[in-house]
Amino acid sequence: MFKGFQLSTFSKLEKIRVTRGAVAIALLDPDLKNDKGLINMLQLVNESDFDAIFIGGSLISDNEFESRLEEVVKNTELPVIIFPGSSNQLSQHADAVLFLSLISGRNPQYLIGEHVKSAPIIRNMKLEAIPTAYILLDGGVRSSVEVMSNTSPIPMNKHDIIMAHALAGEYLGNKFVFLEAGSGAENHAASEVVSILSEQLQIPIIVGGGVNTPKSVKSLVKSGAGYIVTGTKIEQNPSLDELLEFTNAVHQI
Ligand code: 1GP
Repeated sequence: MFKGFQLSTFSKLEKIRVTRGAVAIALLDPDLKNDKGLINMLQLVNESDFDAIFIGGSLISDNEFESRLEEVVKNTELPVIIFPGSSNQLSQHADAVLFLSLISGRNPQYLIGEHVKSAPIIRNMKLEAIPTAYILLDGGVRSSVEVMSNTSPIPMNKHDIIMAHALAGEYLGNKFVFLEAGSGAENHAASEVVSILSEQLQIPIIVGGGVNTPKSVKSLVKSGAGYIVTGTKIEQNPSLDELLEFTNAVHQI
């Protein structure tokens, strides 16, 4: 599947996690609304010590997903991983795709439907698929994921239910558990939840949604988060110093 003896993108990410303590991921939403700012955001990401880029969105309002992704790939050295809102968001120019199962929900479209539609295309594109258990948590505001997927988030205080989902995700063979509070969430996944899960899980935890301060990052990484995803912060035109402070907090080794 992979050319020569190249490491898979998953292995590269895991190597970074082990050597740097945690992995800093910049999320770029290649939607029409970001069309003009995308390359500027990317330059900022390139200079801010991020380790990888996730690219994708809940809704892409035009048919330029692939051309924007190609533009991103051309202008960065970082691994580019698709974080798809649907099976339409695929490109052979990416390094990998998160093969997401929205296991907090009970909507068959996001448990198997989109997977069946995209699997032959992923195969044709020779794209690396990284199976990921995607768990939507209640971040205090109604998220785009909730609206678009027609699923309900799990309340943040239902630790036993979150744990049961995460373990099911691991036993189903996923390589990551992704704790999502939704883009722009008021409350990111609680450090307490990350801590309880990381004690029981063998697979690494990705945390995203509403993570925008170095203080939050430090507490999440200390609790066992292996990957921190941030998107909205990058869209808010932050200074280089601000972003560097953020990625420094991720890299605790
Ligand atoms: C959303 O996890 C991501 O899917 C990022 O969220 O935009 O709040 O950083 P933010």
